[in-house]
Amino acid sequence: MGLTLAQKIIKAHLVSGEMTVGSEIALRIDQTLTQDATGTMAYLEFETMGIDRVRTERSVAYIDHNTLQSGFENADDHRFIQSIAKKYGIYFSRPGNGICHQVHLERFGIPGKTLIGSDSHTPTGGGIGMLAFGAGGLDVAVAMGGGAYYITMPKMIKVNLTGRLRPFVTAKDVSLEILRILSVKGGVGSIIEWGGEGVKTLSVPERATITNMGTELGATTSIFPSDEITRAFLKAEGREEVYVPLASDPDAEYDRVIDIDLSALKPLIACPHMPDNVVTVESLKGTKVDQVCIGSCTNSSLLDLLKVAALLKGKTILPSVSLSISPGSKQVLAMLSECGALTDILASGARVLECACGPCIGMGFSPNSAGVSLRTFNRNFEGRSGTKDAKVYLVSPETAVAAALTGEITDPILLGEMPEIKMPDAFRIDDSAILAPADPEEARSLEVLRGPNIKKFPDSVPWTDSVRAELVLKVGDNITTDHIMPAGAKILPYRSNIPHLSQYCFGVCDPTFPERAKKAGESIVVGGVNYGQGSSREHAALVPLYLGVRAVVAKSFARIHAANLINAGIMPLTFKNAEDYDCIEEGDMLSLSAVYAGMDAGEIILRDETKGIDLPLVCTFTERQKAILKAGGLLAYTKESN
Ligand code: MIC
Ligand code: SF4
Repeated sequence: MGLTLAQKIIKAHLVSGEMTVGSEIALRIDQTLTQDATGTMAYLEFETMGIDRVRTERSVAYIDHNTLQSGFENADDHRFIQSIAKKYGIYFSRPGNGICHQVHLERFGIPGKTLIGSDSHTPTGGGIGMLAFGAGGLDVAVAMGGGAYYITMPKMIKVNLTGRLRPFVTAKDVSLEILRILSVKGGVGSIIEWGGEGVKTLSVPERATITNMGTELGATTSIFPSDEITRAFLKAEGREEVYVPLASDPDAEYDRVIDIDLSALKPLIACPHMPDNVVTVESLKGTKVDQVCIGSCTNSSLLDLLKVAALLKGKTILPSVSLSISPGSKQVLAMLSECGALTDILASGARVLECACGPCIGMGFSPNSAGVSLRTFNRNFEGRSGTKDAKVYLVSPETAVAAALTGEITDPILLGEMPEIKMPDAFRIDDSAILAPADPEEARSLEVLRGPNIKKFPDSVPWTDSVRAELVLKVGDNITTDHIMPAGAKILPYRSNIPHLSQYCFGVCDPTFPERAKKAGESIVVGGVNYGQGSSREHAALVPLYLGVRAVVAKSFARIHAANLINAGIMPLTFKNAEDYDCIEEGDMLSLSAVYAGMDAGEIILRDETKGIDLPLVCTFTERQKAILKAGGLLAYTKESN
């Protein structure tokens, strides 16, 4: 039997484990990336490992999230990352150079290589045939130190594309269509491979839009083959030499095949507050729009913004709408400027923002009260925009422009003729904002610059054989890490300050949680299905650890968050019978006993002392994960094993 493309790359990087679905495998990691919001913590963790230089083929530190500097915090953290990058052999992409995933695709990605990044949208690299995973900062730190990355061997889902997209129907609509089919948990435990004749009609930026949003499916990663279109992209980036053709074997077997006819798709829109809440744009026609935002790692490529500029050319946006455009990278912005497209954008009345994440993570441009915001981003979770009662919809750049010009949700097909946009044969290469690290000799004498915003980690709490803890919070299905540890302009600058962050933990669900958790001393959180979906931020585990959370009991977990919980020493446990979720309540006193034997048996009994009932919980930890939990987290475990 032949192999799928992902299986081939896994095989070539397998350090240990069997490639059978569901078993733990360890992979050699060729490249890593960090961004600043997760990077400060990742580098602090890397430092504690005592390694003098990264052991990857390429590691890059990007500054793209925390670019608002309304106090010393972000500026200090940037200096910290810049100095540590220089010392330890990491390339440093300066603030303003662009969003990590866009810049990595342009300047560093290589087909067939493995990449992990401390950001959940790292699978964007799958657009050029990389096997790229989002991971917690600690996993990235370990990989920088030459350690393997552990995942559960995923199932393989193939999406078979036929036909060709019609004008005004885009790669974003393909992403929304697959979310409509599979939902935000439909990709959990799977790699999505995109194939079929239709693949040849999609450019690299379009492929990257699709692999980027595979994250919203909960997929382990997503990948496209590497073909002549990939070669042309890499050539235009002046990097043709890294091209290798890659495809799955013709007789590769998949666990599931989904067919999508590109020619039959319509413009789609995800409604508040989940990316899988998808309907046709047409069906919402006439809905008044207050704000439109174009950008983010999903839709800020040159191709996207040339289309936006062409559609805006000679027109002005309505006074009732505010439009922001954030180019994905300096390369994109410079090329828009050179060809005059930037002038068309500015003349339309749009506000051009920095090449950064910006409004996507609530760093500015929050909507007005109860405002309707159409965004080309990948997430529309409640409160993420910075305005709690805003209604955020996810759309393609074309649908975004149609709304900015008409003031309401409008099918972009009504905009008339789609101007023809050609990808350039050569991109404008200017790597002056990417700083190379010092050579090993010079590096030794370099100092790492630290500001007062950097506080120490929460203390690790090794797992003993029994725990007695209060059920302090019970939440529902699809709780995101934005619920657990919100981001946004007010909080994001404190990503290296766990005590400060802790005041906001679960703020979207229950602002009294931090106080109650502290009062309880040790506590347990209960969740529904797909607990912890979304961002890779390990803060959604470190902050609960700081507040005394010992275990999370849920109906099911999202992959990266479950790994982050274990890395923090918090036990993720699953109800054996999902209906048991209904039997326990906030305020109940719970206990877990004979934990060690339970971990070995794969089942731990949860006693609800208040209700006097016993509920079986499933725990399928590997030997390594058990050892991590017993040690009190991955850092403590790594120290113990060195
Ligand atoms: C996001 O899109 O939610 C983020 C902000 O990029 C996160 C990382 C973080 O929380 O810093 C992600 O996707 O992992
Ligand atoms: Fe940045 Fe938004 Fe992409 Fe996250 S999803 S990396 S915040 S642009």
